[in-house]
Amino acid sequence: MGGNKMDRETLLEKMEARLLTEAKKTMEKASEKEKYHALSKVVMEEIAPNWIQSEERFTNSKKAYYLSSEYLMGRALTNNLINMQIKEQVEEILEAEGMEFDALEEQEEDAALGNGGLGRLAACFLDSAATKDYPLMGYGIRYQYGIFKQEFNNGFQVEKGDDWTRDGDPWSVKRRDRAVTVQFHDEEVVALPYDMPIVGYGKNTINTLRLWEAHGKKAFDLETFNRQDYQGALEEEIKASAISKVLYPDDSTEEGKILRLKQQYFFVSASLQDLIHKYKETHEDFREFHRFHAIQLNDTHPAVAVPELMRLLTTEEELSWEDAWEVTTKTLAYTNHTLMAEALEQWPVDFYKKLLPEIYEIIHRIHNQLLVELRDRGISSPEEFQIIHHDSIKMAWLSIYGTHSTNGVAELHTNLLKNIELKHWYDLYPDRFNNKTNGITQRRWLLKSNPELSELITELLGGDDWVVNLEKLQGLRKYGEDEKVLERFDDIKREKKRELADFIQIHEDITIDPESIYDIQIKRLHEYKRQLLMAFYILDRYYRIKDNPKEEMYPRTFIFGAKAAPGYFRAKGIIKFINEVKKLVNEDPDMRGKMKVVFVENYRVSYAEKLFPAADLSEQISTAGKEASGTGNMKFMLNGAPTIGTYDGANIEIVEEAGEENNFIFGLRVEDIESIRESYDPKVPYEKVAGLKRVVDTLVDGTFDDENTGMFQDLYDALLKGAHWHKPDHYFILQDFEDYRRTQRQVEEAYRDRKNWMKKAWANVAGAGKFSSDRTIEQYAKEIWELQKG
Ligand code: KOT
Repeated sequence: MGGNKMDRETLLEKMEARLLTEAKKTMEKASEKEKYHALSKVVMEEIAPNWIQSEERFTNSKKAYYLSSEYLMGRALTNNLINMQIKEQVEEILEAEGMEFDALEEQEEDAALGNGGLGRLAACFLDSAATKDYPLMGYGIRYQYGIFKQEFNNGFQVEKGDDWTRDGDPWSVKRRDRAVTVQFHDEEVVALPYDMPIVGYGKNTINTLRLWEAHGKKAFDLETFNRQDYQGALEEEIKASAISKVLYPDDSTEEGKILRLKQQYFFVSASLQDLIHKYKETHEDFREFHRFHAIQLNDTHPAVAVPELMRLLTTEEELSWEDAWEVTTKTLAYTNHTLMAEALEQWPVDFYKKLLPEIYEIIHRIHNQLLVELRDRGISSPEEFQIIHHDSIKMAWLSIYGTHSTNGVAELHTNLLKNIELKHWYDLYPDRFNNKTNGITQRRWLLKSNPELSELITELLGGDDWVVNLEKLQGLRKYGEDEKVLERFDDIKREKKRELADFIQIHEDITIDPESIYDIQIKRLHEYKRQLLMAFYILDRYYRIKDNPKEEMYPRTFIFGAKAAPGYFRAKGIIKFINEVKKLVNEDPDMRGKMKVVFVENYRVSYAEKLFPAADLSEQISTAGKEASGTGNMKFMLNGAPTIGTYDGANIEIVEEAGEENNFIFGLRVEDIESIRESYDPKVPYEKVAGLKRVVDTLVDGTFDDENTGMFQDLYDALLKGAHWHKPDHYFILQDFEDYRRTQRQVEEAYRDRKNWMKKAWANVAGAGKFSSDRTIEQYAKEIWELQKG
């Protein structure tokens, strides 16, 4: 083997050897899972030498580091083979031996160490940085349990543990030599790193994702020299290892759990110590630290990096406070991913005082320093500048003050940050604020998940440059009226729809019609994303057909995929409600040939790869101003699904690129919401919009059974009475219902003219160039990190 070649003999011999030593089996007798593991280990052997070389190439360069509590990586095997450009060869070799590559691929557990958009963005960024030859290293936590596995029991979500490394993890290298200790007030914990290679497309640059696992100190030492106190070591190990035991399955609210705070400090301190140790090997002067390091904070979860870096620089490296502050702010940068007030992290001062008293003192000093700075500049210091306020620490404000850059993730989101949510801060530090519209990697979300469309694009563009330069898709625009091309595009869409139908048949036990419109909403379950709006629409359609069995309906398959945070009662109620609607619709013979509802179980990255390519319609229907960006919207677009959506997040930019006439925009805009908010009364649409009352009332009139959980009554109350601190229908579902229904009509009419529909779909593919995470990463690298390419 060598270069980008994988020869037959070597591959098979190496696999055989792996199977013998690790499974005590011959190729003949080995299971598919065992073969998957053997193959992956062989691929790792292929990666390893390039990995080291790549690292050496960047030895003296400035490098960037991504600090994130989440990485939603998904599967690695096929992605690595594709990026190494040996997938076809390997597939051929294995198939000649009677193995089915796809079956081996399906053996891999998703590495699902994240909740949703924020974690998946981190994964796309790593892929893009490696591909674009930027030295970007990811730091995070090696959770033993990733995001829970979702099952439905009688329509209710049930969570099961995700022991993703149970059968081993061929993609990680344990680095015992680089373990560090993390000091809490009354506990010392060992952080043990595992490195995963991030192979750039073309294998030129291979970066690293370093994930920390927590261990007790005694247990760690026992193995080597201290052979006493097994009992004590065991207890300590249990306590320490709890830190990296499980990902918090919460995508929206801060639970305020002390263990979560421990997780944050654990990985942030370990990562910064790691950088400092490495720096010391070749440098002495820590006043130069920022010239070699750019550290991006993925939301505020790693915001404790501000005081921790101050601590390390002032106490361990003896910089003055002033020098340390300059280095810290010049090194760090912060990305905000949400405007949802309840997701803005705040920590009770007491937690910090108890767990991290030294860090608390530093935060307090930072807080005071800002007040002095404001006083000196003659600026009053309103509440918004009190980093410590009412006994809690505002992590977003600490992050803005302690870094040189704060960015939002779509134009609208950044503008709302600047002009509303963080207006005071923007007025104080206008130069710090900037936008970095999110993106996705076309390697996973087109090349891997839709090889058929990839091939067509490559043929039409006369090359596969688009794989590393998505703007090339512009070149597809000229085929927008080309019937032959559109027919081939249509054939591919149909093929992907058949494949999804087969998968859904097997995994959900539902038969769907590949000729129907696949109308898909896949994302975390949250009230603001308004899965309930789509459910009401389906139910309204159902009743109309019942009222008038002759009513025409172009056959449609409504597909949902979503996990709800286990403690988010109302989101779980929405899941149960959709599953009830699904049962009603799917079991009614009158709906045959008209509609079906699917709620895929355990929606995850590997399932998403099958859904996006098969979609006809992308549902992006969040309340305007609530979705920071969205990234699923971009994956649909790239695979040729027009959007039905609101003017929210990156939808606005998507429509700008693909053309408003090729998408279906509806509903209130941010300005509309602001102007009606105070006077809005959902009873008005509830009473006045034909059919709306009927569907809303199914929540409480006995149509559906929530088994006395009170879930449906709670949903009803949230819509019409308000609950907690929210006014009734806080997310304007009832207000937007009519326009959504009207727009869905337009979708149906447009789809009847399938040729014309494919033109719209094509315009979306051709316009998707902007939404590559390669572009996003270039912007971070140039505008925030000031990196050179390798
Ligand atoms: C969760 C908890 C606290 C703070 C932020 C979050 C968060 C935000 N988690 N995911 N997001 C999403 O991030 C994506 C990537 O930027 C966005 O596309 C999406 O709109 C956010 O909801």
